[in-house]
Amino acid sequence: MGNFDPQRVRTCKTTGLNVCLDAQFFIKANAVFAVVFLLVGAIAAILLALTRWPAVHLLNDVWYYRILTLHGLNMLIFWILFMEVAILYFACTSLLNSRLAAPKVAWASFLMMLIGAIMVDVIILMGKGDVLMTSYVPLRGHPLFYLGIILVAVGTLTAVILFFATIYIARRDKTYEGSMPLVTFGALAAAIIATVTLLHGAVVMIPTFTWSLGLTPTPDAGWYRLIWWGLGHMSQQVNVCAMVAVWYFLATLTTGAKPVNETVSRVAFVLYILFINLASAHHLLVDPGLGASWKIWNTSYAMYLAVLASLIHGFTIPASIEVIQRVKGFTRGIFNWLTSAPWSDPGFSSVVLSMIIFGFIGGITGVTIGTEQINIIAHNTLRVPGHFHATVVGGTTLAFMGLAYYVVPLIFQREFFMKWLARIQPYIFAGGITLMSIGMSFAGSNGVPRRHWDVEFTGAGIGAGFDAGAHFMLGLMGIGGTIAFIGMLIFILLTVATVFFGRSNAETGMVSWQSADRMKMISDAAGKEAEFEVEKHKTPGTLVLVSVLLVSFVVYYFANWKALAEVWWVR
Ligand code: HEM
Ligand SMILES: [Cu+2]
Repeated sequence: MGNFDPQRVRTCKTTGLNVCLDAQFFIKANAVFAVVFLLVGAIAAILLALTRWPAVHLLNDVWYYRILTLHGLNMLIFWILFMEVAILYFACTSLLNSRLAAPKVAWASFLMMLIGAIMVDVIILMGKGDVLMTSYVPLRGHPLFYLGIILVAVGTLTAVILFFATIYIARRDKTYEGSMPLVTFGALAAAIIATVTLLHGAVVMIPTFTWSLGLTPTPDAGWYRLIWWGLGHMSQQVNVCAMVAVWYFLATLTTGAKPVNETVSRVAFVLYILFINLASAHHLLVDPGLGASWKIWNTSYAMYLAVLASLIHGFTIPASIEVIQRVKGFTRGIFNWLTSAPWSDPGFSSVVLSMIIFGFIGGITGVTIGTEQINIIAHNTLRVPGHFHATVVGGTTLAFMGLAYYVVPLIFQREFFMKWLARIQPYIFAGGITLMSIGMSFAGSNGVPRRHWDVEFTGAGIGAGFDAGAHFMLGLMGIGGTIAFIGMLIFILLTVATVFFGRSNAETGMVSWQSADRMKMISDAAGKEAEFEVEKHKTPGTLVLVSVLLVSFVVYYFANWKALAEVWWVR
């Protein structure tokens, strides 16, 4: 089977999967540039953290906003999109035993994305695009800024179409049996959402581009925000889908776990596709042009159906790990399965830390501040970046780092330098991001705004600024941000050094992150879940963990209603 050109395929010595060499080239190219943009974003990140920490206050006002624009775009858009394109190419080729449908199209996509991203960065650094990532009109950047973004978007859409085309030829040529693997299904959900997302992007960015050229009138600000968030919010769901697909993939690779119920997991991905666009409304909760019932309907009902999907994945993945660990014999007590998990495999630790940060910090704060009533006390405060650094950084970025610890040995066929450092890197990064998110969130609860250069109003005639509590939290943010930056730098240096100079493992296959004993346990346990299911297919540990999550959510949620009641005086 398979539909490969015999000259353009190799068989992976480690996983036994067939790897299309064209797909491999584009996975490498996209992953390398993803890491380059991650580096640009990381340098910007440390400058921002050291500016928002009032005790340091590093940059001046102009450069703060310039670097904020640079950081948002390089991190949220370029790093993540280049990585996602690499994931799509992998999911539609090796996992489906297929070749890439049209390598020339992959070139077109790659060049458009790369040229667009470089254009955007150059324009920002020239000081001609100080409009922040959201580029709300009537703020006006240089036309090449918008053109760069359009190129990145069209390039990404081209890659998404190539992904669909490859799935089509794989099905046509019957390269795989049965239904599509769950990881590819998750990538497919991400790709479907990405298509709708990028169409919103076209609708909003093209008139903004022609306006910047002086050809058309200024787009309406309310209209711009509504459509822009169809791009801005939905793209976050692309990230969530891709991250969850990576969770499933790495959970299987590092522990041998199999989804406890594939149908339920697939339905959860479909929920994302159906309901996520409505949830974009949570970015518009204080916009005057939209009605209260529209806001409440979208954010307090429809949004929860997308949240439900995350809750389902957040249950089934740890449950599947618990089941397979119990099959391996780690059955003592409630948590023996977890304590004896492969914590020194960076692919495993990244996924578990990513799930914890995404669920406990990102999920709980997101549902709370996305509630129409509570939003009024959270909007535009540092609570918002506190929330999304837990989702896209502690969640998605960390999961993608975990993936890199497998992509480099399997696709680049190089062995990591300094494996001991790679093993602790996820903990450093996760620890830093957790501190930073908590610092930002609670500084925001004290009223500290986001996107603000000088919250102390240095030199103001009348007293301004925040109390010691807020300063403590801003300090926590600065320290956490610095630790996260160090963790990120370790990741970047290790992967770049390995990709270019690492020892080749092409002849031998990948040296496992885990001991031979552990690998044997995984292979011995394979397929035994069913036997286990008959007697005791129970996951008490996972139940305890999700109960703690729900209790934490309830406490935080109601504390926020209480805080709202305090500012909202009703007699
Ligand atoms: C070392 C890691 C990181 C640190 C220390 C860091 C720090 C910061 C800081 C201090 C801000 C400014 C908040 C404000 O003043 O309003 C910020 C904004 C932001 N960050 Fe990060 N960040 C990191 C990684 C990331 C990553 C990996 C992503 C995306 C995947 C990301 C996405 C964003 C976005 C979208 C903004 C908002 C930009 C805007 O308001 O226009 N960050 N970050
Ligand atoms: Cu959103």
